[in-house]
Amino acid sequence: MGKESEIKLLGTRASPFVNRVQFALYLKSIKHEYTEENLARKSELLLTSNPVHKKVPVLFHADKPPICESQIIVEYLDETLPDLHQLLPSVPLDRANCRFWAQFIDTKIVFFPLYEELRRTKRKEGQDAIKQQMIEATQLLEEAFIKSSKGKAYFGGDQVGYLDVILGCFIRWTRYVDELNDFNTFDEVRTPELAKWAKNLSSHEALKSATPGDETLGSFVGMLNVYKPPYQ
Ligand SMILES: N[C@@H](CCC(=O)N[C@@H](CS)C(=O)NCC(=O)O)C(=O)O
Repeated sequence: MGKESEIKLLGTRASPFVNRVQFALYLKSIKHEYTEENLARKSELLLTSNPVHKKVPVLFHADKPPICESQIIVEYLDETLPDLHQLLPSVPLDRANCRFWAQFIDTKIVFFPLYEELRRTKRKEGQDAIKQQMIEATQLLEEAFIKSSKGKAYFGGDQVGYLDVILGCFIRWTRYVDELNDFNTFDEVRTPELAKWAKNLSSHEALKSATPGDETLGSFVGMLNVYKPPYQ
């Protein structure tokens, strides 16, 4: 791995799941070729390389079969190149703990689906219920952060680790969605440690390179509105 032609990423710049993989690639300084996918008109490459979910990101490593699902891709990169900025801890129990919270972030708290719901829910009561779910979820994450970071800046301790990558890809999105919804996901009062974490991590060069600006996010949300209009 390492040669630009060996690693290819199929993605959509505004997707936090794609940004997650890019964050890991930048942290590990893995050169790669990037192809932008148009989700409104999915390419043959996407449909054949991810026939189950038909979603980005998809990673291609040399002539091996494609790898789908962002968490699986990040773990694959970490297992293939553990010496370049190892993300998962080496102790099996700590690895299991990381995977537990990663699953929580993507399936239980489901930051992205929650935002998606918030975007599509027009009624105030519905929006308040979703915000309450976010508050409870971030409070649980605050406790997980305190245990995992042991007083250091990141979930991974002194160095950006697996959970920093898994959650960090949403920071840009949270700011954007927070502004639209008069909310504060990583609130300094409710979750002071996570708020500090988000502030620290946002200035990390690898994350800055991996995440798009407001304009890209705005046009992505605009596209979603065309294909999945908000509920009334
Ligand atoms: N669980 C997937 C989620 C990926 C995902 O939702 N990708 C979105 C872009 S943010 C997508 O490709 N959507 C296309 C569709 O839903 O048809 C992962 O972690 O990779």
